Amino acid sequence: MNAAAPALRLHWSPGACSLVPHVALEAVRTVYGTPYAENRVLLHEREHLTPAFLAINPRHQVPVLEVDGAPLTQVTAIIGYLDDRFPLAALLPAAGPARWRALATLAWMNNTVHPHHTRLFRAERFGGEAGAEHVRTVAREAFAKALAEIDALYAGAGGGYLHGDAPDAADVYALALWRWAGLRGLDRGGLGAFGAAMRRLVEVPPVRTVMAREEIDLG
Ligand SMILES: N[C@@H](CCC(=O)N[C@@H](CS)C(=O)NCC(=O)O)C(=O)O
Repeated sequence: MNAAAPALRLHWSPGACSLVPHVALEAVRTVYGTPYAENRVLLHEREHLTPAFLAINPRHQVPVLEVDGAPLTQVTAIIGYLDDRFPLAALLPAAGPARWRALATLAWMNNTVHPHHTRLFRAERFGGEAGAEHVRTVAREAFAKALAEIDALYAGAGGGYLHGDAPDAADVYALALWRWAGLRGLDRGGLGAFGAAMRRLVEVPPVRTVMAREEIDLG
């Protein structure tokens, strides 16, 4: 491994799943002093569809982490890379069953829960004009069920976080999902343990710093 610090540049969008690597990079900067450059990509302004961004990620999605100029995509891969390169930042539990459970939770959020939200938010992309309402209804139900599952995980954590006493990347993903639920008008009233954990999480310094930069709140 190259001992010199890599040049890191994150492409992110306010409140998107790029929140997870954004907070991770802030934790790395705090612990290691390694700086990172950033590029805000406004999805609602269609900045992810510009030739400049498509040259970096032809799949037109954030996050992208450029490592010494080479683009790395997918939240799970970016967190895996950063955790490997900067273990003291504690982006995932260090070892043992908690580490693999954290990776499993992160993967589930990314490949299952997040797409439920995408179908709810962008139903017309999946159902066309004729089927959008049905896609929205099914996606809302699936998303709500997943949120209840996350609430049960926090309830079982006894005042801690998903995989121990300290938050990891999966807790930050939970924060993104929590905000999206609010933005889409889901009833979060019954998710008491989830909400309590999120109110604690936003006080953790790297999370607070990044939320201020992204100009987002708990919603
Ligand atoms: N599995 C992907 C999900 C990425 C994703 O869905 N990004 C959304 C924002 S949260 C995006 O950029 N959407 C724009 C688009 O798909 O055109 C990852 O981990 O990077």
